[in-house]
Amino acid sequence: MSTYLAVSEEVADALSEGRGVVALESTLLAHGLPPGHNHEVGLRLERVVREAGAVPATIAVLDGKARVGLTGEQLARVCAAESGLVKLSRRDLGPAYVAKRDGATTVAATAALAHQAGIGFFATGGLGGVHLAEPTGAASWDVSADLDVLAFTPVTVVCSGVKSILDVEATVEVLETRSVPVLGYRTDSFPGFYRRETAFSVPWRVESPSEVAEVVAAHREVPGSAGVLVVNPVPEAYEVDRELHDRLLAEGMAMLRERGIRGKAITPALLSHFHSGSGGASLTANVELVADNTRVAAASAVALSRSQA
Ligand code: PSU
Ligand code: MN
Repeated sequence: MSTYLAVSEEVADALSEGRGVVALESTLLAHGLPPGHNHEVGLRLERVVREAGAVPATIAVLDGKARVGLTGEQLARVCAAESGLVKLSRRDLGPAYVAKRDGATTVAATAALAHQAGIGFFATGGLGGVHLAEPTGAASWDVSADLDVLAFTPVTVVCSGVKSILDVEATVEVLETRSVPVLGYRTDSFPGFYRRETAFSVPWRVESPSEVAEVVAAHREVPGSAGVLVVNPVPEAYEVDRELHDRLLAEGMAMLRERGIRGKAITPALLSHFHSGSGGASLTANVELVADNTRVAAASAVALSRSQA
């Protein structure tokens, strides 16, 4: 294996025994949630995985090495406000290793590292996607690497669709072009992160973790190396009110233009705008949807490992 990859003993043992393992990402902790909340969320997600009978593997880059399965001390470091971790996409990993940097991994980087370590399931909040074009109508070239990595990395990602701050239609189209199967988890609509539904539908629907496992096993026999995307809507009780959501979105887009925020700073800036403008409602929604996705990913990983035992 790579000299830059350090897999924890617990995760390595679980993988060699064929037990369920679920990768968790660190960008959502370090850049998507406010410090003060993120550590308890990171701990909770790991608990959710364990309660389902699987082993959690939170992934981050620390001291220039990709860590798959963090110690308690490492997780605290990822979540500390003062640690100032950089946001690492897959393309940033090589330079970060050489510079011995500490960094949080996005969906793209986490999925790639999970696959390198031999992990098949990964839970997150929202997948990155195609950003909305500026009001000039010009096409936006800000397309998250998450989509590209999913097209070439055979990992199953459970998320709540894409954030409504994105061009959902374009994102759904790119997933189709890139041959990524999309499974609606007990839904016919492609979810919009804070909202349970968007105007776009999913091509396939599944009802249970064992059905996810069955489709993943079948997909592995299909030529190509695409991952699988499972989309699970935010639990009903935590969905953000439509009017509040639409107002925050409009304000957030205006804020980006005014402040000239671009590139990888966009997603964290918009999330933080939602968190501060919603009086905590969007934060609760974000935490609860990630926890539910983690539960579904863990149950699916366990179902697949049992079916192969
Ligand atoms: N889900 C969340 N919060 C987040 C993210 C996902 O609930 O902060 C992160 C993921 O790491 C994802 C990233 O890869 O947002 C997308 O960033 P970008 O749009 O710059 O590709
Ligand atoms: Mn981007």
